Amino acid sequence: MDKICIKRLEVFARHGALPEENVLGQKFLISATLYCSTRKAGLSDELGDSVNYAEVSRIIKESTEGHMFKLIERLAEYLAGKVLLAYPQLEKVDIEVEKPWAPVLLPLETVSVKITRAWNRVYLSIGSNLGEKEENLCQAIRLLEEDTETLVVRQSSFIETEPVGYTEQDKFLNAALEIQTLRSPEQLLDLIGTIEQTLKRERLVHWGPRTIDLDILLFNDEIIQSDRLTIPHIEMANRMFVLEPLCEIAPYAVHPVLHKTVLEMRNVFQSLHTNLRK
Ligand code: PH2
Ligand code: MG
Ligand code: MG
Repeated sequence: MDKICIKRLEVFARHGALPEENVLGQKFLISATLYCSTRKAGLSDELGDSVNYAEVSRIIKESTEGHMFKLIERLAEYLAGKVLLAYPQLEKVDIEVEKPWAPVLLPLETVSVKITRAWNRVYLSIGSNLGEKEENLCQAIRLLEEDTETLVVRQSSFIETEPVGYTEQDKFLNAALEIQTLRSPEQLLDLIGTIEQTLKRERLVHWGPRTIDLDILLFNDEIIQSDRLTIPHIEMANRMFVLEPLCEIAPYAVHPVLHKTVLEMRNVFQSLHTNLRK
């Protein structure tokens, strides 16, 4: 992957755990490595086809001056978020914050924190079978987009599906979404919970009617099993209402446990069910 590098941008600011640091201020040196393809700009010679390092430097300087954190860990984290949010086309960023005048009272050259942060690529399933179904899906998508750390990158068409599981209920409208987010899986689950609450989802019958249901299908290629989360979604390979719309936007996304693409999973599911009927 190509990189654009900013080395040791000098910024005077007041970050520090000691009160005197917050008063006197000191020098910080910030380095950033931006991972993005430079191929397009390399051919076109147009700044608009690349990430402007002057603009990124300004964002780093203003963000560093505009806050007062105790820890350089916090400053590095904050800067990584600022840069990724300003440039969704970046895949990831390395940020190093050096504090050469840190009050260590020993003859060291510098101290620093160096981190790498990346966008998470996530696939979600959404469904509704209560009230204005289409409006519910649109509203959920809007609420995802309103989150400052999340972008909706792709959405499938909305498809009408027969209820699976508890069948004495209305048909569903289902869709799949690709998002990129700076949120961790847990933080994304919190956001989804808030959106479900905002759209007045009430959990009355397990697998029963719902104004909105949002499920995390895939989170990068991570495998997670905790009290709150199972990723990939445990049932995704067995649900046509998930595979069909997902296949529309991400046929070659790979299930990290089954090692199958979405397209393969859909075809396997389809042939199984056709054979059953034979
Ligand atoms: N969601 C369920 C249970 N059954 N059936 C369809 N067709 N679509 C759904 O989204 C759905 C379901 C539990 O989340
Ligand atoms: Mg569900
Ligand atoms: Mg759910």
